[in-house]
Amino acid sequence: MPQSGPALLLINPWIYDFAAYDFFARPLGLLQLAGLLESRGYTVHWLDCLGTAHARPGPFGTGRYPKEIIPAPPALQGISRRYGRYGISEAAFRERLSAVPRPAAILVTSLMTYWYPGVAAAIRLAREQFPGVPVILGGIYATLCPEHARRHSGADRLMSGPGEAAILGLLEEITGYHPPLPALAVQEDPDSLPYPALHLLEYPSYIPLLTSWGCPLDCTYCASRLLQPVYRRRQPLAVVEELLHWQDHLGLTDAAFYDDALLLSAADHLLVILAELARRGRTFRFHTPNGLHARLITREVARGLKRAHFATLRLGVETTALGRASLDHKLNPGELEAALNHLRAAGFSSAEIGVYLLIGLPDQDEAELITSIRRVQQLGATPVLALYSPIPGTALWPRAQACSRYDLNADPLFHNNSLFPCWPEFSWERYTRLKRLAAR
Ligand code: B12
Ligand code: SF4
Repeated sequence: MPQSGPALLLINPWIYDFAAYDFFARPLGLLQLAGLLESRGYTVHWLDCLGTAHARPGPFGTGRYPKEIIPAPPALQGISRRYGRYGISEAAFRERLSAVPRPAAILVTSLMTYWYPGVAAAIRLAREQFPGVPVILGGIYATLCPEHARRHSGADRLMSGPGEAAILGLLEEITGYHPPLPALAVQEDPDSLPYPALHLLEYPSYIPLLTSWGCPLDCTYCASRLLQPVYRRRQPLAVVEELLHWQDHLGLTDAAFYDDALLLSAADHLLVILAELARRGRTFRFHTPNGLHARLITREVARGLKRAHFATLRLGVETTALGRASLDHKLNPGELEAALNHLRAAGFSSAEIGVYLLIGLPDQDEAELITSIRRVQQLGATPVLALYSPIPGTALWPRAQACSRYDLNADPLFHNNSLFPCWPEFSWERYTRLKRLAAR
């Protein structure tokens, strides 16, 4: 559809943190909205604070973001690590802003709850440039910490949860523009959504991809249900078309799945996608930075992954000593062993199979963790320590609050996994020891 409707500015804010790396991280939610809004005729201006060349490129299109050291916010003073703003410089942000004509509305996304200072900074600067233009904030922080976001982000309107249907209604209200297309039917047919607008990315180096939304499980530390209450998935052939579209238009080979539950009913979903790509003679290199359910890795799945060139494999074990099943609803004893056997038999090397072990959980026993690290190594895989970030609204939140040395309710900055907020006896020496053990 020709873009003759009102102009909108879409902003992906900076990351403010102690550490951040582009490990297949693209603002897929905002890209999704951009694709939808373009399809409805809006003129979309894209301002991505992370849209810059990597300071140090890594494999498969990943890499280090440029970082500018800045003073840590008062709540984080005294942490002996260097806080910083990741992404483009503030001057580059202002310059990009000044090239945008005055929009009818500004849409800002948000990701990790503890990255909100980047959200607030981007909104402040956008307001300076465009006084009086309504600013709408959505995304993960806005959904998980709505009250905080209302008070501290500087946005005029806050939208929680999936944004597709809601944003069309709100923009009609703000702009008075009525796109000449029927209402969205995403709940009934997820494939009625246009593709995310990856063509707007300045440095596209891989395809971020969703084949399903949500997860039918409900692990106590996870926010999946709060963010996507209904599990839905796309038609496999529609996913194939999207992959081919981006390969043809952007020349990309690497693709990263963002699904929470990619392997559910793999025989009539993922394996169909992979088989169809093979039938059409099209080659990709796939990555699963968000973790796969080990329980669902059968012999057929493992072979399918290998044939289709899965290069970055992460399994979400995320529990402590393999077998303590109280937090994690997705793994029974023996299932990790079976999954790793299948992967090894399919030809994956130890280095290629990363197993996320969630560390820093409330009441986690360090000895248990050491046992888990060793066990994963014995099983021929690589333990990857994933630091726990407490999330409001999850079943584990009350316990997280009770055992944290920070007032988690007072400020989402304390959700930062780099602080080990729920590990009372945390020390860098202990963490370094565990990291060394995992790297052995
Ligand atoms: C993919 C993913 C990743 C990817 C990349 C994420 C990225 N783009 O940067 C990777 C694997 C790198 C990653 C890493 C981590 N992640 Co992560 N990740 C996710 C996941 C599974 C999906 C996010 C996503 O892209 N969804 C798809 C898009 C389409 O949805 P969306 O962004 O929510 O957008 C929709 C709405 O929010 C809304 N919307 C969005 N923007 C806007 C704007 C406006 C104006 C409006 C109206 C609406 C709107 O509409 C969109 C379309 O419906 C979420 C869980 C989940 N199910 O959401 C966890 C999640 C965000 N991650 C989480 C965590 C803990 C982490 C890690 C810390 C894990 C670890 N221990 O290492 C790291 C930290 C990353 C870092 N420091 O760099 C937590 C959040 C914690 C927190 N406190 O905020 C989550 C919620 C998972 C959980 N544990 O429950 N993650
Ligand atoms: S299986 Fe993964 S996505 Fe699903 S609830 Fe558990 S941690 Fe969240």
